Amino acid sequence: MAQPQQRPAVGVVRFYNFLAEGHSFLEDVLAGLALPRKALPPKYFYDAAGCELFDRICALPEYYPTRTELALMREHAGAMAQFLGADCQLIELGSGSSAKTFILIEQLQPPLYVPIDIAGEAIKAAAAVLAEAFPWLNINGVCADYTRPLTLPEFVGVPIRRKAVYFPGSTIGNFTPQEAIEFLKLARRMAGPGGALLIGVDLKKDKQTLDAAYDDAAGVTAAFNLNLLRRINRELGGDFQLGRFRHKAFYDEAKGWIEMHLESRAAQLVHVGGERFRFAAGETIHTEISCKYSVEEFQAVAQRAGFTPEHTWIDAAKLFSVHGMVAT
Ligand code: AVI
Repeated sequence: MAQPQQRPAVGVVRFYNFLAEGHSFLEDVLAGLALPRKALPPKYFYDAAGCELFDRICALPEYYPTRTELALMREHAGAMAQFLGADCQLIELGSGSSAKTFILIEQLQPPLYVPIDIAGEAIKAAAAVLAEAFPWLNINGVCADYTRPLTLPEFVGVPIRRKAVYFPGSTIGNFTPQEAIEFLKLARRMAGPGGALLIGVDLKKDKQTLDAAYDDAAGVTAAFNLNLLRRINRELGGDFQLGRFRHKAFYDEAKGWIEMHLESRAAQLVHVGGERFRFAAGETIHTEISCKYSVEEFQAVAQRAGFTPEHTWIDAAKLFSVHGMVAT
């Protein structure tokens, strides 16, 4: 466990909303559906129903990443906290509601925790749980799109020796390797020189395991994917008929990533935001990629963003990795 300075008996919880009103959902959907190869950004999966479906995905027998990363945290959180060091401001990209964050905070005892997520309600719910479990913890919850440059709110009066960015869940895989480099440059700016990055990254493995993880027998991932169309109908006045699209997901070994699509079952017209979109039978909307890396491949990506690899924790079956890195 990191050796913290004396903590206040009761921490302060603050919440900041940096998300522009109505942000760019409509714009992004119209632009994505107008592309010659239709595509939608995966960050829009996560409305309330999408978050619930994602929680169900994490518990599926086929979806090994969550339970494997959690086991790595249970086994190595002490070593991870040693690596991050005492009096570390912990900045988490994602809602922070997970058991992984809980384990890390328990070990690290950071004076200040800054969860950043596009889902403001998820931030508030996570902050409430953590504030109750760790009454001494100061929390600056930030509702924002962390894929864009961001200036974080200060927290005066708390001694901070280092900033550490925590990005669990292999969400980095939802960027292409080139986008991941650009994104990690933002994370490096957040951490500052000498700051740390603790990041969960899914490893390359056989196609059969990967295909099953993204196309489960119970159809939960299919429901998660199709929920994006339901969200567009509800929030943007779209008229997608969900029964006329099917979930499609497969591992492309050459590219090293999972591709997830929504395939049109027939020729059809769909309306969103006053615009008309034509689908041919079999045409798809590309909704997500999920890159899988070897340890060396990910280290090379992170190095190009200005991080030096220091530690890697991997499970015995070599399914998942957690990397500890330092910003140059
Ligand atoms: C959030 N992200 C890391 C998940 C993944 O594995 O790429 C999202 C997901 N999509 C389908 N299943 C899970």
